[in-house]
Amino acid sequence: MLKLPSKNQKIYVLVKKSGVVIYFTTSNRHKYLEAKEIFRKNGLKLGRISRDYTEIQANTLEEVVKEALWHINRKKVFIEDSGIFIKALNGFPGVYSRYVEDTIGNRGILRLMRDVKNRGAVFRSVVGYKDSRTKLFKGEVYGSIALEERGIKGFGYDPIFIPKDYNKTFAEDYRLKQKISHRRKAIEKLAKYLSTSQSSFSYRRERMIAHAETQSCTCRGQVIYRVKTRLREERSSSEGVD
Ligand code: ITT
Repeated sequence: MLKLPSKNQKIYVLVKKSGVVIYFTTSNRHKYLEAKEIFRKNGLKLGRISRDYTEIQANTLEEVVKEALWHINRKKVFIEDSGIFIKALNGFPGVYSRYVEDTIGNRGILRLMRDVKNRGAVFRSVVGYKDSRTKLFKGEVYGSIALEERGIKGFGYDPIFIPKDYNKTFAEDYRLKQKISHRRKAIEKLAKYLSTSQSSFSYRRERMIAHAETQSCTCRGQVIYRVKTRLREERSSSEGVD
């Protein structure tokens, strides 16, 4: 005979199945798809809010991200700001990478780099995550600027960026980009942070349900009420900025 689960067992299953969705605010579809793949590999769900966020003029990606997070009024959301910093151009275009791509583009960069021997460059990424607290995660990949555009995959500066120790551009070897990119490193750190904070959260939730059960509260409403109250208390006591 089929045995029906008890009320408390049902609550337990319900809580375990509820996977939290984190949202990525970005106007760039490519960035979203890269992040989604990394989230999927880490067993996390990613949604997208497809719009631009407020970007101030600042000297570092960190400043841009911190300020932008202030203007975001929701939780469990992240933004990512990235740029390419070219050594011979004293870090240009850096925080202005989007503007430079929209104006002079890769060809303009290659013109600026004509006859330049030192072609070193670094791609940087800063992810800003907002929940009850905010956190930043960084990633970078060193390499050099190619002599001409090569490859058709990827986006933005991918056709002119050759990662260190390789000879193909990111646009020629997109698989390699997915493994070693600046964004991959930063988002992987976020994914690890989310996995550990979510699993310890689920663990506490399970322990609390077990605890509520031993407190002889057999009614479903009481169990949920007790768990919610305890979690709310825990959350508010752990708020702060890293
Ligand atoms: P957001 O809405 O998320 O800000 P965006 O396209 O403006 O999208 P960024 O400001 O982070 O993204 O990027 C600045 C510029 O650098 C932009 O022109 C991108 O195309 C380029 N870029 C960023 N990441 C890149 C990558 O992985 N490969 C090639 N170009 C990249």
